[in-house]
Amino acid sequence: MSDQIVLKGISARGHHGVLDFEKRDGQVFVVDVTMDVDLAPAGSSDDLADTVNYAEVAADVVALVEGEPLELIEALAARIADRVLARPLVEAVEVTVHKPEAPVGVPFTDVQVVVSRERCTPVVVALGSNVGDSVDTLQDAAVALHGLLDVTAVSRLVETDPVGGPEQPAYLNAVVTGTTHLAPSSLLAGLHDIEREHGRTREVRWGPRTLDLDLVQYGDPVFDTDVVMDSATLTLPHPRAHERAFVLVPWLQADPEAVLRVDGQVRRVGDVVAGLDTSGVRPGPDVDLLEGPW
Ligand code: A4P
Ligand code: MG
Repeated sequence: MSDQIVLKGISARGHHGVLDFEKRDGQVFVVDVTMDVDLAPAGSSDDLADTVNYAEVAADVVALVEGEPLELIEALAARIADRVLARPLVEAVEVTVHKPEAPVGVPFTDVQVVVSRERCTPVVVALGSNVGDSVDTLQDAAVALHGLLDVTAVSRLVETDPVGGPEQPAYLNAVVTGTTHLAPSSLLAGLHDIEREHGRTREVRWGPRTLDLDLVQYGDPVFDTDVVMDSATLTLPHPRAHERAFVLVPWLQADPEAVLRVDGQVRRVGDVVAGLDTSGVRPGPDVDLLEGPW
């Protein structure tokens, strides 16, 4: 079971309901919110920045209850759920709206509606390997990524000259795009797990590796829903992706419409690639990473 933050009994006066007197006089609504959040980062850092501030969530709920009158508590619950899910650390949310003074016509104690929503965020993951049987490793990694994402596209393999670091063999690189319900920190933790399963240890920066999985982008810059962050463990979008042909060439191949935020500006990946030296990127082995047992 995932970690949760549970906020119960938020009470405010609103004017929701189908009857005239409900809109005119208003009544009390009570809201419960259960959020799935990975609490491991805050558990170790003891820093509010690593978790969801439940006081802010409660204030959002009150603002929606007191705000624009709606006919149905179903609509109110859905709006609250969408607002809560807009917080990048919330992976899923369950919202219960109680209307204990509803005009039901018979004695009753409470009526409530419950809505559940799960995050579905587009993400881009870059894969690289230049130690061991890289084709095998990348195929395994592409399969393992299905545990973290609903995969939408997988690029062909490209063979690339190493960029930075010590002298080292050529890389095989690829890019996988998909959607996830995981928050950025949970997705990164999942990527690290897959790296570890392939014997990845972190020794030399930019040094040779059995498997490198980088989170290039989380969210969609076109709709301004991409997460931009720079914490000790995660920088989004990946700070070097925009200057790396070994990431952008396979990404463009997987998604010809791809866009990336570069220094705050939303740019077509095709345009960024056009300004890069791509001479170190060649077609790799003709292996379809999509050919897995999935
Ligand atoms: N980290 C922060 N943001 C991210 C992110 N968006 N995605 C942190 C992934 N990780 C992120 O990464 C170091 C730390 O960065 C992680 O602990 C994570 O919390 P790492 O993968 O352990 O180390 P690294 O890969 O050696 O460093 P870095 O800076 O990520 O290097 P790059 O940019 O990944 O470059 N040449 C070719 N041709 N092909 C390659 O694939 N790869 C690299 C590595 C160098 N040269 C290459 C290739
Ligand atoms: Mg890396």
